[in-house]
Amino acid sequence: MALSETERWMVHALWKKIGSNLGIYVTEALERTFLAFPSTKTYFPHLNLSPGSTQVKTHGQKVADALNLAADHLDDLPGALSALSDLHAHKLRVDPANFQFLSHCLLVTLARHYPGDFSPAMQASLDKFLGHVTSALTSKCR
Ligand code: HNI
Repeated sequence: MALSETERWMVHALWKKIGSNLGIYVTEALERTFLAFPSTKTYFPHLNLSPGSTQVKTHGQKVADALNLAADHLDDLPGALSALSDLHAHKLRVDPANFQFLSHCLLVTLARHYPGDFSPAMQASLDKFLGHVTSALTSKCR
């Protein structure tokens, strides 16, 4: 089901507060994902994945840019993320389960940095947003 007005408002309110720091938080979320769910590392054999790695930081910023694009296109996530969906399904062949690991770690990261904003309703709104992003990015997986 689409995000309600209140859920959209919550996502946009936190996104506005995060601003240009999203890349930093996605990078932390990636580091958490690689540690808590080591099988996710197999998709990045060509990158240095040690904590503090510049390559992870660069990748984190790319993922953050895509999440910003998604937050700006809540009405058409499949359209906005179409090229990325092709990339992840056909070229990178990422198993959809991995998106849940990253989404979980991003929620943990944002809860840690924005404890005062992280009400149950905020968690539910962000979870729904990331669920929709995941659906758009995995819709072409067989
Ligand atoms: Ni993902 C590349 C966005 C989840 C594995 N990924 C990208 C790029 C973006 C991106 C943007 C860069 C594309 C480009 O250079 O043209 N990825 C996202 C988003 C999510 C996501 C928004 C979910 C929120 N990616 C995942 C997951 C995995 C994953 C869960 C696997 C565990 N992504 C990759 C890999 C690459 C990648 C691998 C290529 C990295 C590289 O630099 O070679």
